[in-house]
Amino acid sequence: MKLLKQLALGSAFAFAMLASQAHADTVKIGLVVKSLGNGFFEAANKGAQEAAKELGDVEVIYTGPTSTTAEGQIEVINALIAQNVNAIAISANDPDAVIPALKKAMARGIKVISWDSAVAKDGRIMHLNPSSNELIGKMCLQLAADHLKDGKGDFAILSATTTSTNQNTWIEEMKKQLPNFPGLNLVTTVYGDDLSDKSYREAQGLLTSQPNVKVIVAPTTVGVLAASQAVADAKKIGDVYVTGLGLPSEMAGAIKSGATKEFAIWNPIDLGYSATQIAYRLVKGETDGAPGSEIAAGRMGKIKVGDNGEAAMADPFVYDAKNIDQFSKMF
Ligand code: RAM
Repeated sequence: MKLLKQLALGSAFAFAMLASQAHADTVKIGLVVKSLGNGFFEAANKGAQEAAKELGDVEVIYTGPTSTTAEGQIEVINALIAQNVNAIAISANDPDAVIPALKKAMARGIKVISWDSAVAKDGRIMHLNPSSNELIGKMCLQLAADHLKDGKGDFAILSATTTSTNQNTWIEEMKKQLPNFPGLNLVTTVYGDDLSDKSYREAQGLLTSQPNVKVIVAPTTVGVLAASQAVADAKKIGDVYVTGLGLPSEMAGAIKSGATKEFAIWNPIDLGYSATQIAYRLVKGETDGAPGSEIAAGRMGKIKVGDNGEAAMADPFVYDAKNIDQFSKMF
């Protein structure tokens, strides 16, 4: 009897061990976004879940603050550390403010990368850019010029937050390349914080305070959508145009109304997929993510890390009346 009991206890113990073993083997990746409720990040999460399914032993925890602050992200990072995740892949609201929390994560063996919006070097192993920053800057200027007669006129930028790494980098690139677009005159830059209502109000402000502005360039999917709605509501379609980086699914109405003729973006699903693949390979020790390394990223092929510790995924693509219906079904 005693022996039977011991056997039963033993097998229960073995079973519990096996179960926890299986759990411990699951790679947990925290996918931290600038804020929840942004369609761009929801599309990226689709790609992340796709990668998780493909890799098999992965759980992607999609998380982020409710508004686009570094403080909110720090809380989220600390919660992920407490959950014992194996990796954190973050699109940062501030390149520096999140570093102490991410350093704490790395000190505990958590592999940290940034994607979309970079963390400064000290706070991550590598950064995945959606595309070349130079190319994105050039594209935004080209889009602005395309909406102006002979490429000449005043334009304003409607950005996300003042600390957002990706938008700040692209704006810097735009300014650097402005001399190549002699007809373009940048009047001002305003910030809608990637919040729909604030972005809408900032766009409205531009329409009233800057009567010479003929194009609003918003290098943010939240801003470009809000600005095109503000232009339509102010009955200024054809007088003021909106362009920049947008999601086809969100911008189909603006193409139809004529508030925008064209805008650009890369594939956000592929971006979330790639970030998840990279985080997984780091956890598995298949790469150290150091400059010069090439990381296998499933259907995206090999992603090469440049000398600066950054990689670029793919070129942006332009959407207009001809292709909007096709792509608005995807993202
Ligand atoms: C918004 C976010 C994101 C950016 C896109 C283009 O959704 O700011 O970081 O990459 O726009």
